[in-house]
Amino acid sequence: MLLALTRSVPPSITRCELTHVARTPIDLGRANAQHAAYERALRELGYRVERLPDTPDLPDSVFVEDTAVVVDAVAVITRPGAESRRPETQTSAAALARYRRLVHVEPPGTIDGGDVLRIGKRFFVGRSARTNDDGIAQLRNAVVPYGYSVDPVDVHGALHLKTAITAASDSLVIRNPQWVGDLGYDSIDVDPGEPFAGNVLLTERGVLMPSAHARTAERLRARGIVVHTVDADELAKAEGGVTCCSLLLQAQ
Ligand code: CIR
Repeated sequence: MLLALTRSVPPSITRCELTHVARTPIDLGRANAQHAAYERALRELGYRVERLPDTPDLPDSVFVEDTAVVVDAVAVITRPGAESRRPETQTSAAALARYRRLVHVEPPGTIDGGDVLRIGKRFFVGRSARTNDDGIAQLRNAVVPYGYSVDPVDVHGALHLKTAITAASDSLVIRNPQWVGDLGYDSIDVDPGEPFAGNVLLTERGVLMPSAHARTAERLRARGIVVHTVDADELAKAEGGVTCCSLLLQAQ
């Protein structure tokens, strides 16, 4: 079974962390409606959606991707770079313990799931304001025994590595070349007017991406990628993209 872990949008999201985006008012009703549509899209793409417990006082807790890195053999519970986000991992760990052996990132390591891009058996990890070399080393120790490699990547001007680049298939990436270099894969650049379009969610049935990035979606379709879209502009005001709002895993 394919499982997607998500979490509701907390009312406190109006106090979320922001790094490269100016604060603008977030319409909670609209954010909730778009998040519900995102969960519906995941169901249509074959996932059972399981919500983590509500954490109304943790402003960024809808962005569950940052709390764990999950592969078949193990779930690495992160230690997010922003201190305000560290309590979010408790409930993710409790849920993931039902499906995986857990490894916890310990101080002084920090790592956000948004910095962790997996393509097949290779991990690329953004060195960012949120993820440090010790965190990357701890991830490496956790996954190398299962045949994965881990390579650090420098990111400039974007919050996370996956703000700048994600996989559109096992062999093709979508990338904003202003924010990250070439990783050695066949690559499509985002449309220059859509700088955040490098964040797409790869599923078993194509990619899910924000409807606002229509020109980049066309570039992907032209390369044979099946593209599904959702409105995601309200949570984009909190610097979140489509990968951020779920943890996808194979579960029994
Ligand atoms: C933060 O700054 O942590 C949140 N406001 C946004 C996190 C987005 N998560 C992600 O890209 N994986």
